[in-house]
Amino acid sequence: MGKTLTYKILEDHLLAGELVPGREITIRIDQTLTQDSTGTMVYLQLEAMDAGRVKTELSVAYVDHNTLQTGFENADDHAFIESVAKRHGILFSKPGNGICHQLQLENHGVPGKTLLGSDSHTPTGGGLGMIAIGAGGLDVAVAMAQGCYSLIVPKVLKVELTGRLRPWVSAKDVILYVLQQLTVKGGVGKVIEYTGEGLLSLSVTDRATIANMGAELGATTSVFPSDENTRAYLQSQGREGDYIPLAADADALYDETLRVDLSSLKPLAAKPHSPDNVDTVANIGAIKVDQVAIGSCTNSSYADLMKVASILKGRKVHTDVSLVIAPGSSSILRILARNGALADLIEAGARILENACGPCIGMGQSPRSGGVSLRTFNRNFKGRSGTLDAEVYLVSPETAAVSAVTGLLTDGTQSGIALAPTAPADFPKNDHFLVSPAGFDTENTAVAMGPNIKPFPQNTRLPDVLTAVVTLRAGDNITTDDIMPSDSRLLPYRSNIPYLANYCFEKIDAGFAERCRAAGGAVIVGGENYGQGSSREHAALAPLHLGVRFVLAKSFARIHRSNLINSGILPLTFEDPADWERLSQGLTLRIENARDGIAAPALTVAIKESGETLRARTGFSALEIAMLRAGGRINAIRDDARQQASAAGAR
Ligand code: MIC
Ligand code: SF4
Repeated sequence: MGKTLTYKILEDHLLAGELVPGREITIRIDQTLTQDSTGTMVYLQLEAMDAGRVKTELSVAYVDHNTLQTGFENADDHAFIESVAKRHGILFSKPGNGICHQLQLENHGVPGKTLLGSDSHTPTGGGLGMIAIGAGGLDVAVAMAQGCYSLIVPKVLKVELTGRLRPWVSAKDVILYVLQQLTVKGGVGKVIEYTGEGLLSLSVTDRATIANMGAELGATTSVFPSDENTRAYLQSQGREGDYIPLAADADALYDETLRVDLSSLKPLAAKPHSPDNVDTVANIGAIKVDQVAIGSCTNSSYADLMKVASILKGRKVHTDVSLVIAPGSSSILRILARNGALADLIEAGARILENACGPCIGMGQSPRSGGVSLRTFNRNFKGRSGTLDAEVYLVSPETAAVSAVTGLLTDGTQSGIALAPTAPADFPKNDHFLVSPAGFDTENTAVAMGPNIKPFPQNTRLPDVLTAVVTLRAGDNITTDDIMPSDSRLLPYRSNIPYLANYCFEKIDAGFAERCRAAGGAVIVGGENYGQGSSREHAALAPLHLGVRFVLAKSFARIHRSNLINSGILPLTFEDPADWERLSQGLTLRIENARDGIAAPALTVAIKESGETLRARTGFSALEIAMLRAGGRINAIRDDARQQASAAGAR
């Protein structure tokens, strides 16, 4: 029986375990990436591990999220990251260079390699035939220190592409269609592998757009074969030598299949407030638009921005619309400046932003109250734009550009505008934003610690009896943006958990932090897909700081579940989802015998007030049990080190 591409790459990197869905394996990690808003915690943790030079082939520290520098905090964080990078042989990418995923694709992506990143959109690298996985910061710190990562073997879902996209329909519409079919939890526990003759017409940056938003499916990652389009892309980046052909075997067996006829797709949009709330632009109708934002790691490539420039050339942005554009990298901006496309954008009335995440993470450009914003980004969760009552729609660059001109949500196929083809470009090397890891020096480089950088919170050993008050009962699909909001006000405090914790769940329940402090031991009750969205471990560390001991939900998103375990917080699932109804806010729950209980398939949770009980599923691997008993991953690593030292002493 033939193999999927996913299993071929995993097998090639297998260090321990068996490639059987649901089992835990450990794989070798070739590359890591971090960005600044998760990176400060990653590097505090790396320092706590006493690591020397990183064990990966390449590790890169990007600064792209938190580049506003409204106070000393951001700049201090950047200096901190740069100093730790120098101590451990990590390539440092300065603010202004661009968005981590776009830069990694352009400069470092290599087919067949593994990449682990402290950002949920790390799977963008799947567009180049990599197994690129988003993870919590601590997992990435461990990957740098030890060169490996443990994960549950995913199932593989094949998306078979046939036909060819029509003009005005692009990669964004493909992934929006897949999201409409599979929903935001349809990819949990799966890798999405793309195959079929439809691939021929998709460039690497198209594929990267699709792989990027596989994160919104909850998938472990997405992967494309490496073929002649891959070679052409690497060649344009001056890296043809990195090309190798890669594909699944013709008779590979997949766990599930979804067929997508590219020719039948229409321009689509994800309506407020979820990436899977998808409809055709034509069905949604010509709603009035206040803002159009183009960029983000999903749609900020050279090809995307050239399409936008060609639509805007000789036209004007509608007087009622604010059009903002953030290019994905300084190289892209430089080419646009050289070939005149930048002038076309500016003449049309576009506002050019820094090459960074910017509005995608609420760093400026919040829409007006109740405003309609069309964004080429990947997430439209309520409030993420910085305006709680804004209506954010996710669209393709083509739809965004034509709508910016008409001032109305517009289906380009009906616009009468002919799309000009984009000429390919070569990317001249642009390394003036990079600080080389070559002269790394662990001993003689001091860690630059600004006053806002506080130690990360640490849990204590799991006690036998856990008593906790229900401080929040949440519904389905709670995002990490709900748990630990991020915007220009809060991002500067990513390295200060005690401060950040005051804002935990702020947008959906402002009293949460106070109630947790009063409870002296808290439990969060959640619905399906609890913790979907970003990889930010702050969504586990802030609750830890507030005394959350366990989370009881109907199901969990992959990265958040790992982050809870890494922090020593138990993620438990309801054996009977109907029990969710019984757990109202204020009840006190008690787990007896927790240390042994977490190794059994399920444990009993007692409700103090009524004396009733319910059953909660555990489902932890051996490694996870060890981490939970130790009170989190750092404690487990320290226990291991102590054991090894005493074994060595006894010899
Ligand atoms: C996001 O898009 O939500 C972020 C900001 O990039 C996060 C990381 C973070 O919260 O710092 C992500 O996707 O993991
Ligand atoms: Fe940055 Fe937005 Fe991409 Fe997150 S989704 S990495 S905030 S551009």
